[in-house]
Amino acid sequence: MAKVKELIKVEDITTCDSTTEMITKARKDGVELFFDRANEIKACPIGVQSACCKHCAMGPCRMNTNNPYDRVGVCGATVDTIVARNFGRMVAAGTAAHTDHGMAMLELFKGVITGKVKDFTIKDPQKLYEVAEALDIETEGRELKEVALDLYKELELTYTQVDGEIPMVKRVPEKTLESWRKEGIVPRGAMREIMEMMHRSAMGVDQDYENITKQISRTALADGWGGSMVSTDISDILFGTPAPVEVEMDMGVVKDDQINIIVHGHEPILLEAMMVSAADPDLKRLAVDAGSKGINLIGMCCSGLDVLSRHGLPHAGNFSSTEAVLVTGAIDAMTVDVQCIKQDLMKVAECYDTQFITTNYRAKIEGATHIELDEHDPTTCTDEIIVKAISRFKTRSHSIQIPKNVARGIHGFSHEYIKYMLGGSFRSGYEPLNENIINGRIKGVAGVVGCTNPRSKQDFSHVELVKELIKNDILVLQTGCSQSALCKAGLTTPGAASLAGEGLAEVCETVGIPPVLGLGACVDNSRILVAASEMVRTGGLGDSIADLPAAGCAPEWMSEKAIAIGQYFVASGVFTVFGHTFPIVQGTNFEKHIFEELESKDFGKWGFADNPYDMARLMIAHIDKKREALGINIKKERVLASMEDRRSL
Ligand code: XCC
Repeated sequence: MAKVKELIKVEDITTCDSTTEMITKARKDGVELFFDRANEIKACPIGVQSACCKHCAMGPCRMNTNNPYDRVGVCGATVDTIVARNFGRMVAAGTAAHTDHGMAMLELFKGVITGKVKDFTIKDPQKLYEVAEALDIETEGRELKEVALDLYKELELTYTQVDGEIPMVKRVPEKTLESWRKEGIVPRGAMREIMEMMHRSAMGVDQDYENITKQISRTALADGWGGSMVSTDISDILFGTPAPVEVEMDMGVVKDDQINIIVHGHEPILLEAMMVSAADPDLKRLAVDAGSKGINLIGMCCSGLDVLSRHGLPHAGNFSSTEAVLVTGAIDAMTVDVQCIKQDLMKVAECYDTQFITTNYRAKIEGATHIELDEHDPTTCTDEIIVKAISRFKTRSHSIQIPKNVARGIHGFSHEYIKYMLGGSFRSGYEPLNENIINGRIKGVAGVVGCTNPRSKQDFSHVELVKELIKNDILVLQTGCSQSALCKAGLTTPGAASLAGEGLAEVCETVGIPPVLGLGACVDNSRILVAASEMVRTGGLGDSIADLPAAGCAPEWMSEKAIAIGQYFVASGVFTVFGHTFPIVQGTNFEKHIFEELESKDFGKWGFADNPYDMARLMIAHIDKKREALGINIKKERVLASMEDRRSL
């Protein structure tokens, strides 16, 4: 492989011990990883600030980032128009990714309820009824299949609805919805919103950054309250709603005497079908006959988090560890579907003779073996993957080095489970959470989510930020690759309550939960939106999501999907901080608009900090500001039963 010119110190790249060990091995093996290229290829100074317009052939036009208003593009587009358009296109791409994923899940649901897909069934009928009822679909006395067909038709509107409001807005608190209506940003179907976003950001169309921002929000809302939410709900209906489960995380889950298969990507169907195949007695026998102790299925990134949350399947690590795990030499097959799959995984796999298999027609990789997964018959594909992995096991020729680290954590929290665990079976609800926020034991709630990025020391900001937050009595909800970081750091165990502030620790110890709750993959950020709506409906914390003492953060983000997620949180009313970099020219009107002005319209706003301590400081200050506005900024002790009060009754 190409020689890396100047190697960056491993301790500057990652805080993950296993990834550190594997980077060191890769260097000895002469294998280049993306960390090395991130060091070698400096980020483009114009692109990093999104200051280039390349939407037509009169350009590309480059803005002066030091003096943003000293020039305009050839057509006259200002820096605000250019940066807003670019931002809008990132949101459109991120929204497209989540909604296309959601649509695939919906197609699968249709196949199951019409009997065309035989490998899966409806695992959680109660969730099906709950979602149907939330969308005003009659359930009383009706057959499950009848309700399911109506639900399918209703949910399809999330994508195809040309006019009006998508069904899921019925879950939005009234005041938040009112603000959207006032601004004209209630989403229609995602196809319509993405199409309009792309149109409006083309040359010579929308050239008013405030107007562009409206469509940016509308598109993002079609993701959070649309495509992502449908994806989560359908996955729960088909594969089961998560409930807390003890999981193993880190590269120590790879076993040298087993057939190791890594599943990486985003659509749960691949890993769910792999689980069916791995349990097949014939394939199990074949694996043992090959001299192995069995088939070891392991998830990574969001596919892994989905199945970890539902079934407790072991997880080897996040986005920045997907090449590193191949360096162990012990991976017999890595199979992928869509999103966050680095093209060079193929090359690294080749260096260790690992079978590298793509399965989705939308995402092929040059040189990879493609075994297409047909959702009507998924196990034909997954059986073949296992057979290939077994054949690679039989011919293993590379030296194997598996890091010994395995962390344990409790993951698999859903908004339904949070409701149940706080109130119990017969009085489940968000009252205990709201009450503990009002009495000050819990200062507020934070969502810490998203990717890792080779330009930011792996896991460092996720872990440091969360430590600061829980120390300040802020309950943390998590999705995406952030969870792997926190699990490896031991923060997703109930014992981590000892690192929390006194109030939060007391609540965690009483309920028996960790101060950091893992809610699943990135599309499951929709669980955070539903939880926030429930908190508003429960009462005592204001009338809209914007009133809640809550904030969000993606400290090491890298994907356009993260920008779409950030924007739907902002439009829903949440102060959202991003770390490491932000695609904007500083000192522009557009920056002021999305970092300050949106808040006055009952939305949230964006924030930025380049280190975890400043991120925490911004989030805590915002939560304090909201507590003050609610009049709950003074810690009150709850008097359960004073004798004096009783006597006066
Ligand atoms: Fe990708 Fe979802 Fe980011 Fe991880 S968190 S790097 S988007 S896998 Ni979703």
